[in-house]
Amino acid sequence: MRIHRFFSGLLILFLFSGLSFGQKLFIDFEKYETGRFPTDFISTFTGNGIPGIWKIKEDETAPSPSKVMAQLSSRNFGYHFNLAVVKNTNFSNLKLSVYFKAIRGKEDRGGGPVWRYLDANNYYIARANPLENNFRVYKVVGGIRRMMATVNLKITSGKWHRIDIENIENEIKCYYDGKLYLNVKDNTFKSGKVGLWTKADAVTYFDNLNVEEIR
Ligand SMILES: [Ca+2]
Repeated sequence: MRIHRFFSGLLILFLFSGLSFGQKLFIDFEKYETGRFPTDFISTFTGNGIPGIWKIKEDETAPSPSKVMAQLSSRNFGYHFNLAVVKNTNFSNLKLSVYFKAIRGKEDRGGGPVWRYLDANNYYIARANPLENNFRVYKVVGGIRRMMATVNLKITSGKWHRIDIENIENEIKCYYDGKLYLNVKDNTFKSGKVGLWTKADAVTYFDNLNVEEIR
């Protein structure tokens, strides 16, 4: 059975086959109201502090102009990870891409996607940080973040960049602006939701979240 749904900018394709299913998700944020929190998301956080502030902003330089998802709060510091997770998603073997633009942040800057997200304390995360000039993949298990791989890389603020993830079975590949940098194997998480992540006081824009279950 196939059900196709298209809501100006949000495309969800469910393919049901017996007990297994796959789906596609593309969110360009254009259908949401500027200044509001998009209702298809859940805002939460890992660690200490107070909830972040996620809102739809406008940016004419965005990959799909003009609306983007923005984490705007700079009130958190230290061990605090802002999360905006897409409701009603469940991806296992996936290809994911998302564009981000680091706006500001004194303690931390940048961000990236989360996937195979079970809850605010259990998920995979890949992020690029312009203050540290590195690109890393972590797992957060029971609220504790553990780095799985890192590469030193020039990460510019104020410009759009793209992160791509491929996670098939236990192999995770992470691409920055189309180039493969991180390749690890991990068995901790099998499937879960997808979403967006920033740390501490990082103010970051995101656009064109594109996810596909691949087999
Ligand atoms: Ca957009």
